[in-house]
Amino acid sequence: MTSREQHDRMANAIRFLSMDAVEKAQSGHPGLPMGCADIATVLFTRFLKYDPKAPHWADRDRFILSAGHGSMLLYSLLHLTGYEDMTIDQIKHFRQLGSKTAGHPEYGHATGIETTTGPLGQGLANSVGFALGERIMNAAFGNDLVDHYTYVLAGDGCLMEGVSQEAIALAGHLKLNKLIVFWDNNNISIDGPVSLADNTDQVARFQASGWNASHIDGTDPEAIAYAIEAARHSDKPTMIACKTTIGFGAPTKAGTNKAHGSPLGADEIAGARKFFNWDSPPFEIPADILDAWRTAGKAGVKARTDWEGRLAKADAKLKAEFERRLAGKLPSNFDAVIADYKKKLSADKPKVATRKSSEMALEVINGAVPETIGGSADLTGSNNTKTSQTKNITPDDYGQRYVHYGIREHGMAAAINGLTLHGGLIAYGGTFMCFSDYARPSMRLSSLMGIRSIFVMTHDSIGLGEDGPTHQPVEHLAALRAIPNHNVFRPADAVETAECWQIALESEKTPSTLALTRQNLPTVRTEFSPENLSSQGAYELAAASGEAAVTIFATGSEVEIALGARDLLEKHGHPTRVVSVPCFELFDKQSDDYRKKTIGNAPIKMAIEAGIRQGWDHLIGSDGIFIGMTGFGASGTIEQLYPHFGITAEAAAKAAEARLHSK
Ligand SMILES: Cc1ncc(C[n+]2csc(CCOP(=O)(O)OP(=O)(O)O)c2C)c(N)n1
Repeated sequence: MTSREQHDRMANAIRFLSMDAVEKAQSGHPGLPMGCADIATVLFTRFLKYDPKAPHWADRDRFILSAGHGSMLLYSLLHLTGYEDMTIDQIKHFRQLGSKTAGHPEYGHATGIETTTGPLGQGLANSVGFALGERIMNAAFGNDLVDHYTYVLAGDGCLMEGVSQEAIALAGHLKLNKLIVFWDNNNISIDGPVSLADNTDQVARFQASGWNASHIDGTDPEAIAYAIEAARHSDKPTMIACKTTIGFGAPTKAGTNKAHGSPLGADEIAGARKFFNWDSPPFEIPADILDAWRTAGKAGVKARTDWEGRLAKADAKLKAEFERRLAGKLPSNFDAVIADYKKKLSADKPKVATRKSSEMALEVINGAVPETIGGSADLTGSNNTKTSQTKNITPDDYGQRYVHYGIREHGMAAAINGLTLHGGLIAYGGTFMCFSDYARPSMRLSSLMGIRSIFVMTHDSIGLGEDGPTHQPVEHLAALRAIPNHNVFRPADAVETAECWQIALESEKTPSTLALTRQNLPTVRTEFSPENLSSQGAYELAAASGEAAVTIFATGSEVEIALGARDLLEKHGHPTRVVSVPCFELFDKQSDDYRKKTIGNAPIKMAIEAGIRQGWDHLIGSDGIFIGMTGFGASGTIEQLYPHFGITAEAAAKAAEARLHSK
């Protein structure tokens, strides 16, 4: 049992590493680590199940620093407990280019960082996915293999962000009782006291959302331990409101916004050294304290080796399946299943909307890949995200595969990231593409982290019709394509949809968005090809009858229009080829040769897409013809809207001919 004095000195090690690292970097946030050091010390020395020597151990407890600006708290903990990659040198290079100690914690930079945080509220919202993932995996593999907690440290900022309400409502509804959130209740944010902008009774708010919540003194180790113990035996998620002082120990800046986000300065740090009676120079931890921390970091070895013993003894099939899923590998027959399905589609030639094609592909995929977890933000019937295999996950049955996220696009996308990061699961969720704006902050983070989150965005253009311009995406394809490391797929028919799903599932380090139509589309890939043509990003779908005078590039629903324009142009004696472009990002990755060949040398290049032009010039050139949208859509039938906005085969053919005649 740690004495109070020992506890204090261990907590002070976090405080000094943090304030000294921020001082050296002349940048960063010392206030949070100084205020929350007691909470972190109690958690990491008495409760958290982890092993720094096996940081990826599947059944570890997860710790998520949602208030990512307090990154030095996490880096200090990782160093002190003995994560090998978090050396003192890394701490000394806090925030420097190339170090693992980035400004905010970044997934993949150092072990022990479970998710990228910094945009406030995201970590808290991810944690719903982590905690749900634990329950789902527990239902599939049992207590022997999956039984861990998810702990979160969130600040006032996390709780003020709107996404926090989506997250806590969902967690409360799903009764994620192994989710435990510490709120750093220090009354301070950047502008000053929180009361400048907020007077919410947070405890009442969490309680109203189905959580346990109570106030404690966040500097009293016994109160913290007591609250964690109670939370671990609760049947609801728990929020512990921890009263703390930002920058605790800084003589004049403690308790003020001056301790939030800038170096304390030499005088304040000297004062803090006096206050805590800490005479070690910067970056030196007294040997007995480092020992105590390293000992705490070894406490999980037994739990980890016991767990490994249970895994070794588990039923061989169960063990193999668990290991496959944790490794993120698809079942070995996956490619064959998709190939068979594509063969059938090319023979059947269905005329269905790509949202329906997506459902048909998912019916095949969900049958073959048991780790997919579907969902929608209250648009299940429209997004076509549910299949025969995916029954509802409820607090009484986590052994199912479908989440009704409610009307919470942002919370859904963040939870999808959490499910993905948890491991063992492939999560997808749907909404209308226009509302990708509501989910975008989390979609961006999935790209930054390089994880396999999948976003199903249906109703992808004016083609949705009567709901009108509030619901018709116009700039969204361009906006999503602007996110680095994000594959935006816009398949043209059922075959391409199956191919795009296949790529999305196989892309372990890149998230995907599937842009899907409401309206029916013919099958354009009528000949079976064993290769996944969509994986090239763009490919020639229809060749010209002679040397091409015109090349038309198109995506999704406009491929049919492009083929219609080609017929007209060919009839008028202008050899025309059509290139389907299901994914810009993948096309950009092809060899120069392939790209040149696919773009071709036709004197007239045209693109047809029912969105804005932005992004297309790199295929058609700035002098290319673009048939698409230049402003918002309108309310009307699809039959009215496409001609109204000039997106028809006739208009396209006319524009090409006008250009041909002017040459
Ligand atoms: C979405 C988002 N908006 C704004 C910021 C900038 N920001 C970083 S910390 C912070 C204040 C957070 O206050 P609090 O959570 O109370 O942290 P503390 O001051 O206690 O460290 C703000 C506005 C951010 N990181 N993320």
